[in-house]
Amino acid sequence: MSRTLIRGGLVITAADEVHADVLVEDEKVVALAAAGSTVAEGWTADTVIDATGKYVIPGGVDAHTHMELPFGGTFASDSFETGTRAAAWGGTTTIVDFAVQSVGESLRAGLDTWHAKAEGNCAVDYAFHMIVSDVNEHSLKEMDLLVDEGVTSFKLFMAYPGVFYSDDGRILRAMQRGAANGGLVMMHAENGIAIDVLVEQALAAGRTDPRYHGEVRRELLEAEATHRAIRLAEVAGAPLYVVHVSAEQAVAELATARDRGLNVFGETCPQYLFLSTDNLAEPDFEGAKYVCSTPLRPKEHQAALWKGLRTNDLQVVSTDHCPFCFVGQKELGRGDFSKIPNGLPGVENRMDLLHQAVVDGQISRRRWIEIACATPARMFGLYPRKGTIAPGADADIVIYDPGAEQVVSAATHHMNVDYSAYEGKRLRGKARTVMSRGTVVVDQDRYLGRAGHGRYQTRETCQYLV
Ligand code: DUC
Ligand code: ZN
Ligand code: ZN
Repeated sequence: MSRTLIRGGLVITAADEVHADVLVEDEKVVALAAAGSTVAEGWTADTVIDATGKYVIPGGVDAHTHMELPFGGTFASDSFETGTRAAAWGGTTTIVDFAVQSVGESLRAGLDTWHAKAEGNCAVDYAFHMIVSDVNEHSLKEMDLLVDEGVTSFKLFMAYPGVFYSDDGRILRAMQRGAANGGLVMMHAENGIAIDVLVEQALAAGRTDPRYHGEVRRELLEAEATHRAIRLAEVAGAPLYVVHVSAEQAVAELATARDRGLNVFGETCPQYLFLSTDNLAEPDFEGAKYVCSTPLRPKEHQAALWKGLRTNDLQVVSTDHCPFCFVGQKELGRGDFSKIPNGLPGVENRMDLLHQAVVDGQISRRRWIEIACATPARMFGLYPRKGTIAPGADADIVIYDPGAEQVVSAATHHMNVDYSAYEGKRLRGKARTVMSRGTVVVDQDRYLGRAGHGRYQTRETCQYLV
């Protein structure tokens, strides 16, 4: 048995901030002792980590990543190995990635493919949601089996006709199944049928630059789809989690639904909180770096997103990490914005960007941990194993230096992508020591982890349903 004592830090969870020592035995947290109490006096340990002046926080839980996602004729550039290593560097110790069912394939086949990609390759722990692209009698039955084996959430798309898209009838059927088996439907809420008309018209009019990606994927079409998804979930009697919310009007739809007492939840991502259509409009095709869906919005939307995070109309910040290199991948869309692979890198930056929001006064320290660690763990059935520091929890712990200064750059990041969406941004705060199930994987700018340390996590159903 190995024992590690983390001494002298400020332990921050979603519920508390307390100066305390934390005792870890093998892979688990076994005890906390408040500073000044006599409890810790008798504790012995093989390793003592001095966390004086630092925060001691749960490892981040990023509930939305796409390692190696096939998209637009190419693949997201982070493998499970490079992406989870970058996650570790940034203080994220659990990812929930999206296994993909292709049209004509079973859920099982898609899930098996994703297990094969991840197994033996991950630096930190991982779990899967399932993208359902082909709702039919067989895949509906398979949803029950997946819930039983710990894949308890299913993403459906109202966008991307011909690829991931499901029509309202299919969505309703999947939601009904979720209502019966406890699975949580996650929705990409954009009206893809209408968007495709606007894409065609824009290209025909010669509007081919990346910024038109943002213009055709109209705010109203996100709000409309969000509204429709909520109504369909209400009809099905199912809970709903709307992913990557970017438009103020979509937040309003979620707030209205929640005020009505519905089990409706919303996620946003750092790119919508910190970036805007100004980035999409950058010259010389640089805007392609910021093409993702839902798209970046005008700056004015950011205030509504921050407010939603404070009022709990939005509950989770995930990354939607889906990196494509500028050279050779984003470039596929030169002369036609619709051919730019959709997605941004960010798995390494999320904890730090959100800490900067603490520094800037947008959210409190506990809310930082809540939206980045505890709530995603509860939402997707991983709590209290993940998302908190408490006896019995996995020892996924970050010693975080709130005073450290860093400048984000592709030259120093660890994601396998040739640009940073936050290049040159100054941030206050940095993960100094990162522990995954009791093993130190990052320490003071040294990577000590290994591919294969990360373990697959089965999940319970959503822990928020009322
Ligand atoms: N949005 C993205 O930006 N990339 C991948 C899939 C998605 O929905
Ligand atoms: Zn999506
Ligand atoms: Zn996504």
